[in-house]
Amino acid sequence: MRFHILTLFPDMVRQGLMTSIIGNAIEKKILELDIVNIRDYTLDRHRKVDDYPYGGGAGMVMQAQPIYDAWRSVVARIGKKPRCVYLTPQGKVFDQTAAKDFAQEEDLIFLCGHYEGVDERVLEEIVTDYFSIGDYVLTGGELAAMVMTDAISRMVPGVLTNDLSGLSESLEGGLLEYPQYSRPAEWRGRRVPDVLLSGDHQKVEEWRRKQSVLRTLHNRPELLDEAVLSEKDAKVILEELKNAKKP
Ligand code: 6GU
Repeated sequence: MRFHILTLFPDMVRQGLMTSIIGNAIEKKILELDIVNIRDYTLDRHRKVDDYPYGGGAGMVMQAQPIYDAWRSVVARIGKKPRCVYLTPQGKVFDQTAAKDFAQEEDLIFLCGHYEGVDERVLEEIVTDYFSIGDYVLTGGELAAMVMTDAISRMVPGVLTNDLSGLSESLEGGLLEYPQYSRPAEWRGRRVPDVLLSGDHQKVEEWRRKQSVLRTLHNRPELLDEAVLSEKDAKVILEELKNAKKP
């Protein structure tokens, strides 16, 4: 899969993504990172890419022309018009379902805005998807593009070395992840739960499932509306709610 990231801060994006698992997948050519500096496409003598907003108001607006020409250079080079995501707090909130959906694409373009915004006309011309990564405001789209690239990449086959780990993690099946432990079996007086040392795989799976259900109930109860739950899971929830009611 190829990510084409249009940005005024190419170093920030490269530094953020060329590390760890995503960096490894890029080195192995499972992923390709194509970072395009929008400023390279300005026609302004002073390399300016922004100007004052028509109608007045605070801040500057990124102009249409450099963004459009940066986008066109990608389209011309790859010979197709892939989905183009504009990162904005006004977009749809990105989630695991969207990550899996985007992971099916061969190419994906991200447009990172900065300053107070981007000239609406270029958005209408090139953007196919508007996405936010949550209800808070960032200074630019770069961190959001990096978050989405990371989450999408780990759903691309071959990126995670353990190919099953993309499935069993948090939010698959709509539940939060169970707690994990490693050696030693006791640390600062805290013991690893006995069941995990028992060697009884069935018991371990049951315990983990229960922990996932209880964590979701306590930390993110709204996720239970959409989660796929067994009768046994429902019993665990009812039991917990009964116990919580007791004084
Ligand atoms: Cl995608 N962009 C900005 N600027 N702020 C955000 C965001 C995106 N998602 C959450 N906050």
